[in-house]
Formats: sequence, structure tokens, C-alpha cells
Amino acid sequence: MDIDDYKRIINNFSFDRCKRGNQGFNRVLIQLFGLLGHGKSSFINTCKYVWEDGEYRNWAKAYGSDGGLTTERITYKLTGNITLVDNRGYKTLDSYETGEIFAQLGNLLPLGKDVDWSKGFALVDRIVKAEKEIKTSDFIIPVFVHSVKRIIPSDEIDELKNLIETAKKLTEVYPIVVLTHKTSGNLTNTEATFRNMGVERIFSFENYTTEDHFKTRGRHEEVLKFLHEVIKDVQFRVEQPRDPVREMKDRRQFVMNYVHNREKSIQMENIERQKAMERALLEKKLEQEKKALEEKAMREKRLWDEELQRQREEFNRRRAVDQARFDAEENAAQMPKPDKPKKILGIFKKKNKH
Ligand SMILES: Nc1nc2c(ncn2[C@@H]2O[C@H](COP(=O)(O)OP(=O)(O)OP(=O)(O)O)[C@@H](O)[C@H]2O)c(=O)[nH]1
Ligand SMILES: [Mg+2]
Repeated sequence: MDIDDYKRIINNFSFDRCKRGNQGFNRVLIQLFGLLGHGKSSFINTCKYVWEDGEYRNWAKAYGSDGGLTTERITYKLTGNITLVDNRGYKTLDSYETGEIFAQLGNLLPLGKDVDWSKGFALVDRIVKAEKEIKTSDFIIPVFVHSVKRIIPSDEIDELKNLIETAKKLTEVYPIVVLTHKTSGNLTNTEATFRNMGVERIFSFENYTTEDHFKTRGRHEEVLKFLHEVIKDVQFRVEQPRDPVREMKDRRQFVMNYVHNREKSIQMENIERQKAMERALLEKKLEQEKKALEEKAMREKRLWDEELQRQREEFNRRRAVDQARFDAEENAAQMPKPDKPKKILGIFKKKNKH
């Protein structure tokens, strides 16, 4: 198949021409999701550039290397039946953000409005409010955009796999993976990581950008192959009887349950965290009390030892004094006694006779 064949098939696609008729669908919504700055808006620019085959323009406002620019869900019409949606990128796989990602992916939030990372049940309120604005006639194709520049840390693989699996359950379509910056990292390893997660369809691109939009057949062809794959997938899916209204309700229920479970587990985590904090405080208090008791015991022992030492010294001092006195008396006793003064004694005796 050459470029023109792909173009013809993509251009001719219409739900009305599907085997079972449109069944209530009237456009394919290619929903891009992924981390901030991984090239979602640039991929839209690339698709528009290839499809319109005119001058390059920064239609989707791709900017900066850190991302964080796209904050609204904006639609970019490609053909009469295919529209791309630039969803807000997320910083982490944090559970608050994943609730929002699924609400965007499930097409439960209004298009063309700012996306906000709601906490608590605020997301449910927004989904309920948006109910009347959302059309059920969009057929969602989820596309996960990832830059090859970012090596996926091994501890994130399960989380990412879970995200892709949940996106599949929600949309009933296995997400297609689009790898960007394909020449700026290890493409083979990144592809293998996604394949190991069970992803079957992976496309890799060097996006056309404001700096580099030199047209190459390779890039053009890859984009058309991607769009052709989307069409084939849609055609395959609508071969079965479908009910877009019920599907939208199911998606809404799915996200509501997700938010409910997320809130429940966050509350449980908070309770556990609180308990752990109280346990730690109690342990610290007990430790402090134990330390204070030990210090008191040591202080008392020191005082007791000092007193004992003092008494011992006093005893030794007294013993030394007694010994000295005893020795002095001993010495005195051993000294020779002086002779009796006999004469004086005789006079004394005479006097007493009278
Ligand atoms: N060389 C190269 N640059 C790219 C590619 N894809 C995106 N860029 C650049 O990377 C930067 C971010 O790309 P964006 O398309 O704005 O990324 P984003 O995913 O839309 O970002 P947020 O809207 O913030 O989530 C821009 O400067 C792009 O020019 C690519 O495949 N190759
Ligand atoms: Mg963007």
C-alpha cells in the first residue's frame, strides 16, 4: 500500500459505510494521553501537517521541554470523521490524576474546557454536571504518547501497565502506543518494555516540530499508517452490535466506581497513616519515659555511690584519728615513770600526826 492508498482509505472512512451502519456513532475521537511534555501536542501538529500537506503550523501549541502547557481538552478535526483530542498531560501516575485521566479518556468531561486535577469527590460532581454536554456519538480510540527520551523506571512499569489496562477496560479498545523523540533514546528497549506490558500496536515518530519540519516520506508514511490502523480498529470494533448511549453510561459508572474506590483507599491510607503516627508518638513517649527513669536511677546511684564514698572516707579518717590517739596513749604508757618525791612525802606524814 502506498501513501495515496492510505489517504484514500482514511478519507473515505465513515460510520455510515460500516457493515452495520453507524449504530449511533458519527466521529472517531483519537484521545491522546500521557505524561507532561511527551509530545502530545506535537503529535497532533505532525498529524495535521501530514494530512493537510501544506505549511507547518503549531496548531496544538506544542512548547517547552518540561511540558505543562496544554491544560484544556482541545479538539483538532482531521477529516470529516476523525478528530484528535489533546488532553492535559499528567506529572505522575498519582491516583488523583489517574481519576482525571480516565474521566478525560472516557470522554466524560467537556471538550474545550480547562482540565483541573480535582481532589475528593469533586471529579464526580464535574462528571455529573457535564452529562448533558457530552455527545455519545464519539467512538474513542485511546492513544498513549510516550517519549523515548524518558527511560521508564522499573518500579513504574506495573503502574503504567495498570494504567493501560484500565484505559482498555474503560474504552473497550486496547490503547495504541505512540513513541515520540524516536532518535533520542533507546527505541528498541522502550518498544520491548511496552510489548512486555501486552501492548500490540506501537508506532514511533520523530515529530515534526517548529524547528524541524522538513518533510520526509518515512515520517509521512508512518503517520498515515497510524491513522489507517485507527480506522481498521474502529471498523473491526463496529462489526459487533454497539450501543453508544449504554457504553457512555458504562464508562460513567466505571469512572464513578474508580473515584469511589480511590477515595476509599485514600481514606484507609489516611487512617493507617494516622494510626502509624500515633503509634510512633506513643513509642517516642515511652522511650522518653524509659530514658528519664534510667537517668533518674543513674543519678540516684551516683548520689548513693558518692555518699558511700564520703562515709568510707569519714570512717577511714576517724579510724586514722583513733589509731593516732591509741598510738599516742600506747607510747605514753611505755614511757618510764619518774621517782617519787620521798622527802616531801615524809614531811607531809609528820604534819598529819598532830
Ligand atoms: N525532536 C523532537 N522534539 C519533540 C518531539 N515531540 C515533541 N518535541 C518537543 O518537545 C517539547 C514538548 O512537546 P509538546 O508537544 O508540547 O508536549 P505535550 O505532551 O503536548 O506537553 P503538555 O501539553 O505540557 O503535556 C516541544 O518543544 C516539542 O517541540 C519529537 O518527536 N522530536
Ligand atoms: Mg500539549
